[in-house]
Order: sequence, then C-alpha cells, then structure tokens
Amino acid sequence: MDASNKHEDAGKTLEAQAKAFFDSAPPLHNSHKISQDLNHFIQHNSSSLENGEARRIVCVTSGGTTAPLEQRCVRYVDNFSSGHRGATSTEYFLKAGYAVIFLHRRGSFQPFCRSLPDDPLLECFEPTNDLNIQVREAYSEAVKRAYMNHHTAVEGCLLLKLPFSTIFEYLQMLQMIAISMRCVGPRAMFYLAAAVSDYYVPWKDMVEHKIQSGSHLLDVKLVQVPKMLSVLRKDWAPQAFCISFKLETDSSILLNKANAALDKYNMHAVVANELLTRKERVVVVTSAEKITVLRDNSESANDVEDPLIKLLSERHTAYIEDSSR
Ligand code: 9Z3
Repeated sequence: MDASNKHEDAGKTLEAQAKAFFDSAPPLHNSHKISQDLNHFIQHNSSSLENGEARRIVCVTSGGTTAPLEQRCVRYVDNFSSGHRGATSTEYFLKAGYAVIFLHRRGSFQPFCRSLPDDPLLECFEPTNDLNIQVREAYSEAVKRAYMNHHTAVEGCLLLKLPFSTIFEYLQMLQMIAISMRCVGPRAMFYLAAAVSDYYVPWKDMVEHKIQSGSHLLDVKLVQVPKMLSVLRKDWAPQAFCISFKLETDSSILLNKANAALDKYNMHAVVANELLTRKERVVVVTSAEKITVLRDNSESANDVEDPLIKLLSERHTAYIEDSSR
C-alpha cells in the first residue's frame, strides 16, 4: 500500500473501512449453504423449550486466522492459537444448555476430541485377524465418549461447525452469523476467542502467483484489518452479549490492554489471558470488576473453561433479564 492509499484509509470512518474490506474480499465459496445451515440452526433453536423459554445461542470463535500473501496462496502470515480454548469452551457451553455455532480454523482442536491422540485415525484403531478394523482397547472409552457427545450435539442441532482459514473467510462468516443472530436478541452471545490477524494484504494489492525467491529482501506491505468488534456491537448484532479476549505475553500490560479493549469496542466483558498461563488462569474484566478465574487443580480433568463458562453464563442470564425490563 502506498502512502496516499494509507492516508485515504486512515481518513475513512470505520464503517467505510469495513465496507471496503468486504467489497474487496474474495467471495466465500459456499455462502449459500452456510446461510441455509445458519438459518435452519437458528430457527430450530429459537422455538421454546419445555419451560417456555427459548434456548440461548452462542457463537464461539476459535483458532487463528491466516493472512495470505499470494492470491493463489502458497505462503501466509499465521496467528497463534491451537483452538483448545474454543473447543473446550464449546463443550461447557453445550453442558450449560446453549446451542453453539463453532466458527473455527480448519484443522484446529475440535470439541469432544481433546482426549484423543494427535493422529486418532492411525493411533486409535487396529486391524483384526479378518482385516476389519476395531478400536484399540486403550482408547475404547475415549473414542466412544467423543463419538457419542459429538453425535448427540450435531444430530440434536445443538452444534453447528463452520470452518475458516483466512481472515477474509473469518470476517465474512462472522458477519453472516451476527446478522442471522439479530433475531435472537439478547439471548445471543459472542465469545470471540479466535486469534484474528491484525494486519493483512488487501486482495487487490496481492500478487496472483507464488512470490519468487531470489531477492535478498521481501517487501510486503501489510495493512491494518478494520476493527470489526466495534461494527459487530454497533451494527451487526447490537443486542447480543459480547465477550472478547485479550492475549499478551507481558503481564504488566495485560489488564490495561483488556480495559482499553472493553471501552474501545464496547464489549460486555473482556477475558484477559497471558500466553504461558492461559490454561490455568484468566481474568474477566467488566466495567464494574475484575474477576480472576482459576483452574481447579484438585481434579485432574478440570479446565479453567469450566468456571469461566459458569460465570459468563450467569452474567448472560442477568443481561437477558435486564434487557426485558
Ligand atoms: C485468546 O486470547 C485465546 O484465549 C487464545 C487461546 C488464543 C490465547 P488456544 O487456542 O489459545 O487455546 O491455544 N484469543 C484472542 C487472541 C487475540 O488475538 N485477541 C485480540 C487481541 O488480543 C483481540 S481480537 O488484540
């Protein structure tokens, strides 16, 4: 991007920057199917439960987005996130009675599969004497549990899994989800755990073919991704309960940065976490308080997401009650 373009972009309102991003992004391949699946899922979960209330729906984002460097992409800038937070949180949201739209990076951790080995297909199965395949004894409980939990959630229309890889796919899908969830009003929650690219190469500025090696310096200009959290809150789903995450490696700046994000993006809460301790400890920052949430180390199977989702679900209940007054 040259200096004049940069100047032009900096002068635009956020809405105009967002529009320019979407106008120039490569179109989603399967947007019609995604839209159909979303509408069906939301409609299904909007009908009343036995107690007369409608189910709450959360969109959990998970994993890192990529910023491609070439249109026929061979290389990209990636963002750190294994997807463990999002996958684990999805399990606890389902347990708490939510329907979950799991917007995740292709190939990242999946709900209910955390206790399986890295390569489950090769490690969990073995051939029998008649050359059929069976589950190895050591994994039989874990495979059965993963299969049953996953099957129950997906077949029961309580879990909708939507994969992305690039920042273009992620933001287009997040926008589609948010707009489809408008009708859910305050019962909708966004739990934005994905690690989203801060910088990207706009599609129109990107070379088509693989960048050739040979020159000493590779000069690629990356542009700031418009801050879509504000647009989500303001325009896409203004009634939804919104939680974002703040990740830092320097603990001395973490809480200030989380506070700043809370104000800047008008979030209902920001979950602050540090890279090294993210599975042990998070701090939920709201305008009124800072609550430290710790993993319960007395039980080996416990996750910090267990108390975290309990807390956020309670806060969401209070938010829904407040909204109906
Ligand atoms: C997080 O902070 C997540 O908790 C982690 C989870 C990515 C650390 P894992 O997937 O890790 O379990 O391996 N997500 C948000 C990260 C982020 O990029 N936030 C932006 C920021 O900090 C705001 S959107 O500026």
